[in-house]
Amino acid sequence: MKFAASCSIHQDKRMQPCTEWAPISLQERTNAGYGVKIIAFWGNLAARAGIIIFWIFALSILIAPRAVYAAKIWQAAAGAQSSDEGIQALAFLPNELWIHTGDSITWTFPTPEIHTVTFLRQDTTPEQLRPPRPGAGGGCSPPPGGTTPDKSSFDGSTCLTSPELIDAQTYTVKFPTPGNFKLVCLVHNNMTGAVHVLDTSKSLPHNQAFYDKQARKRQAELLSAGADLEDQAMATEQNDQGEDQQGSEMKQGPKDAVTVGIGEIVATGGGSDTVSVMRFLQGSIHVRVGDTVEWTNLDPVTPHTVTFGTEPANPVPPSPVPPSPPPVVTVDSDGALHATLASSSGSVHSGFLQAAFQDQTGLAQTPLGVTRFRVTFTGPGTDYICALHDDLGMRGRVIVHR
Ligand SMILES: [Cu+2]
Repeated sequence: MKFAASCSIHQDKRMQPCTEWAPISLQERTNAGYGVKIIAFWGNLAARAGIIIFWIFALSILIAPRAVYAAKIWQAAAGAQSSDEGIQALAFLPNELWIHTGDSITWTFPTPEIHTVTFLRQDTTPEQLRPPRPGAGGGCSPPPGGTTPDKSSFDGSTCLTSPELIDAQTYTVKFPTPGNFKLVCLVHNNMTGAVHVLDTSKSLPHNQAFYDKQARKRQAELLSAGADLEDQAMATEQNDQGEDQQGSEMKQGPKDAVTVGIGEIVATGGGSDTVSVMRFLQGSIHVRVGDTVEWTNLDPVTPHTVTFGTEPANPVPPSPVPPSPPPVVTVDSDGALHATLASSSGSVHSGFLQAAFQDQTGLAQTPLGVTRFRVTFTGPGTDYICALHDDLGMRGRVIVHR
């Protein structure tokens, strides 16, 4: 016994409520005619085809390769320099990147000037104190400090820092969680950047080619700015000497002046870059016996020294090796340091010549920095160095004429 599928074909042609199914005999089915059979046949076929199509569709979804996100390794640089190493771009190039969760960034350190890639703990109250650089016993906690292995992950909850790296060494950091993170160099206060880690569902604004181009452009701009500063410092020294020789109002000032480096800080959307000229300008100076030469640091942030004779052991910013003790180095009434050099074999060390750090509201005022050093030459002249940057060629010479 089967059941008629439709109310309208019931035996006595009376319309039955379609909610009821009435049993029909074989005879009745025969009487129903071929039309009913054809409808049933095509109905079954359509239903079967529908089921088959459904399964094909379902299987295609299950079998199709899923669009798994492939984590990317982005490339950036920490620092750049002129061909003679005298102009140093203290900058992350680029200093702002947008990446996806799970991506990594590899920084290359192309210069002999040291840098670190450091992410302090982020968004804590209060914010993590900035530690000394790893080479000065600082770096990340726990005490006594330390560095984080290459290819570690950073999610903002713990401090991460590379060692001080140079000469094409690399350091890679992986970013497993979304967030906006501040990047700093523990050696250079005004070398900062930002890494924006976005969920993989978000699209990224730039590709690697864009960052490469931006880094090259920024490097060129910073090194060009450094060259302009170098010219400016040389021109200033020459003008000052010209005025002195003409007996101008600057008679009280030093006749012989040398700039101990010059630099500037440049802000960007992601942080700040610094360019520092690691040179004595002018490199060689001729004076007469009894003359006093004055050195001035015109860099807003980078410390330098003027060091004759024996170099002090391991000068470590920001804990400077002090100047040679009195009576070798004394303090003039205007706060500048002063030494007298009678012999070419004498040792005189200025200590760190450095501008005062920028004041911040709510923090103690920083004292006036010592930026000037004077030496009176009573004997023959000699060569000298910046104890911090002599390896970059920051060396000078004083030639004393009788
Ligand atoms: Cu220096």
